[in-house]
Parts: sequence; structure tokens; C-alpha cells
Amino acid sequence: MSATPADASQGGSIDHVLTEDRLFPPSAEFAKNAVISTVEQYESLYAAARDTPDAFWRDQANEHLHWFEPFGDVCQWEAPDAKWFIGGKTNASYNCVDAHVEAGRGDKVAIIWEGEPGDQRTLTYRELQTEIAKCAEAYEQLGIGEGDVVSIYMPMTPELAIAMLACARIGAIHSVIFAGFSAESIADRNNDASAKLMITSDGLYRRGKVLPLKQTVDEALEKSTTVEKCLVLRRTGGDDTPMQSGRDVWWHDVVDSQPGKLPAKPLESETPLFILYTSGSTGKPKGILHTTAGYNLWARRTFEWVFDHRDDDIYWCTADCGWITGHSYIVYGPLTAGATCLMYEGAPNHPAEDRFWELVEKYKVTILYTAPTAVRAFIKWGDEHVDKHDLSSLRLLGSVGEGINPEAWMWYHEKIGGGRCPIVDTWWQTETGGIMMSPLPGITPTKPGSCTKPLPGVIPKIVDEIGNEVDSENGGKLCISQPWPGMLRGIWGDPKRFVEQYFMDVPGQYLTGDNARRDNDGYYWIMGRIDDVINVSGHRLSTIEVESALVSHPNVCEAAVVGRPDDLKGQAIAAFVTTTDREINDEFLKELKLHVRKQIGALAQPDDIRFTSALPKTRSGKIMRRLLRDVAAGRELAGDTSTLEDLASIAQLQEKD
Ligand code: 6R9
Repeated sequence: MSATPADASQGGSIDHVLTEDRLFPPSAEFAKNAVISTVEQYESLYAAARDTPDAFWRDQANEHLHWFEPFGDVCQWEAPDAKWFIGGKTNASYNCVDAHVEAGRGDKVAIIWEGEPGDQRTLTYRELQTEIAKCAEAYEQLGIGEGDVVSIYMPMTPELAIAMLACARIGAIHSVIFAGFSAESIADRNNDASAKLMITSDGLYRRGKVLPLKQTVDEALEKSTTVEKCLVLRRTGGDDTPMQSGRDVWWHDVVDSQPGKLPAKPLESETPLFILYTSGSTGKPKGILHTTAGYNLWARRTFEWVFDHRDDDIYWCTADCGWITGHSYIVYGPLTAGATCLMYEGAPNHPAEDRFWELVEKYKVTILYTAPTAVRAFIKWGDEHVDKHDLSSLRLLGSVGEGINPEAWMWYHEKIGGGRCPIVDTWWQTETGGIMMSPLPGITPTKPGSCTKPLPGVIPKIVDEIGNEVDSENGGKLCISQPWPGMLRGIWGDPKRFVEQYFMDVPGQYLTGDNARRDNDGYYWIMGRIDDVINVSGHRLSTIEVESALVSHPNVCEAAVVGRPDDLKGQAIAAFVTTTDREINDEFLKELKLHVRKQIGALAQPDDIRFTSALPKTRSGKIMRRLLRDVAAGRELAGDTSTLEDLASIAQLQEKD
């Protein structure tokens, strides 16, 4: 294999990687003990899920979930509506904890937690069950029941997972909001979902500082019309947390004193489990809806297949529960599978750049699942931080959130994996609920930069502009042509957008929003988004969302936002703005960045803001983003525009066209 377009676009600096034509087969040692240990095993699972999906998923669901009442039909599918395991009753919190306690595995450690300041806790499955039940009992006292939405804005503490699973226990719907979002963003999400209860903590530790979460929530609650109560965990301490009487209650007052006996409620398979907001191609984040049984099964099986889970593994996913990766691969997948999970609260470089490796060594982590943006940061920080630690416990490495460039892949493989650990590059989305394409570590020879092959139940198609399947070598839009249990069930409150966004381009098929190509070995290479979504440090952002935030500043007339390549973040945010007659200086620049931070959150703050007197537009008035992407990336512009730094003249030039 010569350099692929996917490789080339990453522009790595190690030449031998770009012309890499080796495959990295799993070692015989790994393959011998793997959950899926032969290609034939994978092929027969894949064929069964494709050709006889009902029989396949019936067996999977019966074997891997607990059923209070059996289901009838396996799947009813009329695009865009999928229903799975019709009429059955199960409960995700039961599957995550009670099932293990009932089976005599209650003393196994479920969560090993370490806080940023170094405090530690472990919770067995039995202890976790009790904590979840207590929290669910408190919810009921606070008037929360089946179908109510609970917004969770918390640091990465065990209570965050407990709060999620307590919702699942009684049929309430959680909406976790990443604790870096602004008060505005929280209020938008609360209002969109009609959240009734909000859960937060007094503060959050970040690189040794305390961020006042409750203060942000107070601001959000002023604009959240439906929230009745706010439950507050004491995390950072101090006496200065304002509590509004009648609305705010402390976790230690209402949760800790509960008996912890509430059983999991039998819930119909399609009972909404959670909403998770993610950015799409328009300005407003959409609430992706997942339901109970199908999602839970998908999270569990994909976890077991891809991470080759064994009973004695210490598994660590470094994501935050505020993203889908945390939902599926910190909470629902690993806990349903009965895994022991490490959960870490803080930053990878606090108190020093070796914090992750210190944790791997200390807890003898065997499986590590992280993001390419983190790997690139580790490379930048230097090998000496890694060299200080014994990482020999590791046996498997995972990657998620964006494509991993071959240079980072090689470093991860050699430096962290000691050349012996397979890397699973997992491609999936908030919408898909769980991993869709990934190597299976016991059998799939890997190619740096490719997410390799689809998992059983995933039937990818590569199509052209009008939806016809194309010669996949050149690439096209990536669709999934059969429903799978973990697929999204809707956009909260917006059925029209659900169809338009995902099922219109190719009727009856799920449109992923990514471009992909398939090589001669049947390996998939994700080539990036087809819409206006950018991927900053593995986080999805809509360019329009950032533009809306910018134009809400009184001195901004118009704004265009594009992604530009960035060595660390994958993509950085570049903004072009036209302004009122206010003087352009550093103060204004800072104010604008801060404004976006306030509107959306720190992760959306533009890296560059360029002022211009006009934006280049097509004659139909569309901003020429492609051109701006070139300008932002410092690429040479084609033809007459190549020497023009002033966008206004580009704009004028376009007008004359
Ligand atoms: C799980 C998650 C989804 C988008 C997706 C794609 C990009 C994720 C990737 C990848 C290439 C991978 N993406 N994993 N691209 N290779 N292994 O990240 O969900 O936040 O919804 O983002 O991220 O563009 O469409 P989400």
C-alpha cells in the first residue's frame, strides 16, 4: 500500500510512516486468548448479523441483558423509526449493577476512582448498587419519576456515574452537559429538554484551581424555566456556595441518608434512557436520543468485542462522561460487562505531564482508551514523562474522537504500547451509540490511520452525491444501510430535523455525515466531515454555532468560522469577522474570545480572529468557506486571489465575477 489520501491529508512529519506499507498483525500471544480469536469467528458473526439479524440479535439480547419480561419481535424498522426488542422489559441500571450482585460478583471492584488532588475511592458492584439506589430514592423524594429529564453538570466523580444510573433505575432521562459549557449553553439545553432537576457540584478541580460550577449553574437556572430543584454535591468544599432555599439541596443531606434499597424498575425496551446534545450542521445543538435496551446491548457487546474484555482487566477510558464516549465506555458498556474501570477526575498534565502514566503504573491498567489529541499532546510534552513509568501492564490501546494520524499512531504503538499492544482505532458517533468500525484486536492486522472493518450488525455503504453506491476507492459519503440496536431514536423534540439530517440523502439509510473510502483489503478510511462540523480536540462543534455566538456581540456585523489544521487539536477554530466602527485592537480581540467562551464554553473559543471589511461570498450570498479555509490554513490561494491578503479585495473580486 502506498501513501493513501487519508494519510497524506494528515501531513505527518515522519516520512516512513506516510509510505508505510506494513500491516501490524496481532501477536500470536494476544490472538490465542482473545474473545474473538479467529477470522472465521468474526466472519460468521458478521454474516449472521447481516443475513439473519432477527435471530442474531434475539440471541444476543437474551444472553447479554436481563429481562423482567421477554420481548416479542426483535426489530421494527420503518426509516427513520427503529424499535428494538418490542414489548420486553429490562433496566440498564439493573444490567450494570444488580445483575452482577445477583450472580455473586458483588464484591468485584466496579470503579476505581482517583481525584485530581490525589484522593482515591473504590466501589464494588454491591456498593455501587447501593449508591445508585440511594440516589434514585432521593430523586423520587424530589418528585422525579419516569420520563422526567435530569440535567447533570458535574466533575468526573463516581457521583456523576451514580447520578446517571439512578436515572436509569427509575426511568428518568439524563442529559449530561460537559462541565466546560457556559451558563448560556446549560440554559439552552435545560429549556430544550424541559429538564426538571439539575445536578451539579459546588466546584470542580482543574489543574489545581477550583472552578465554581454551582455559580455557573445559578446563572443558567435564572434562564431555565422548567428546572424545579437543584441537587448539589460537595466536591471542593468551602462555605461560600450560595444555596437557594426551596430549590437547592445538598447531596449529603438528601442522598446519603436514604436506605439504598430501591429496586430497578422494569422498563419497556424503548424507554428513553438519555439525551446527549451534540453539534450538527446548524447553529443549534441537537439532543440525540437513545433508548434503553438496544443502546445497552450495543454498548455492552461492542465493549466486549473491541476491548477483548477479560475478568481481570483494569480498563481505563480517559474520556469525560459529558461526551458519548464516557456514556458508552465508562458507564454502560463496561459496567454491563462487569469490568473494573478506572475513572480519573483531572487533567493529564497535573501536577505534571506524567500523570496518566503514573496512573497506569499505579493501578496496573491493562486497557487504555484515549483520543488522538491527547496522544499528540503526550508527544509534544516529551518521552521523558513516559520513560519514568512501568507501563508493562498494558495489553491493549484504543483511540477515538477523530482519525489518528500515522505519526501519532506509531508513537502510541511503540512508546506506550511497547510495540506489543494492538491499537483499536474506533470510529463511531454520538448518534451510533457505540463503536461501529474498529479492528478486533485478536484478529485484525491494523494499518495506521484506518479504523479497519465494521463490527457485526454494521453494514456500511459509500455513496455519491445522489445516493448511488460508488467505487469505494475514491471515497464518498458514508452511510449505514441496516438498523442496529444502538442507533439513535430521534432528535429530542424535533422529528423533522431527525429525518432531514440523517435519512433524506439516501432514503432509508442512515447518513453519517462523514466521508470515507474503502481500500482493496476492505479497510475503511474516514476522510472527515461533509458538513460544517469541525472537530477540535476530538470535540464536535458546528461552525455556525460559533458564528452565531460571534454575531451576538454588539460590535460584530458578520462572522465566518472555519477549521484549520492544528498539530495538537486536529483542527483549530479560525474566525473572520466584519465589525461596526469600533476600533480594532487587542482589547477587542480578547473581548470577542471571551464572549464566545461565555456563550458556548471554553472549547469553542476561536484560536484566531481576523478582522476584515467584507467576507467573500458567492453571488447567491453564500460565504465562500472553502476559500476561507485556505486563507486560515495559510495555503496559497488559486489564481488571481493568491496574493491577496485582504479579504475585502477577495470579496470585491467575487462581486465582479
Ligand atoms: C465517538 C465520537 C463523531 C465524529 C465522527 C467523525 C469523528 C470519531 C473517529 C472519527 C475518524 C475515528 N470521529 N472517531 N474520525 N476516525 N476513529 O467521537 O462521537 O463526538 O459524536 O463525534 O468524530 O467525524 O462523525 P462524536
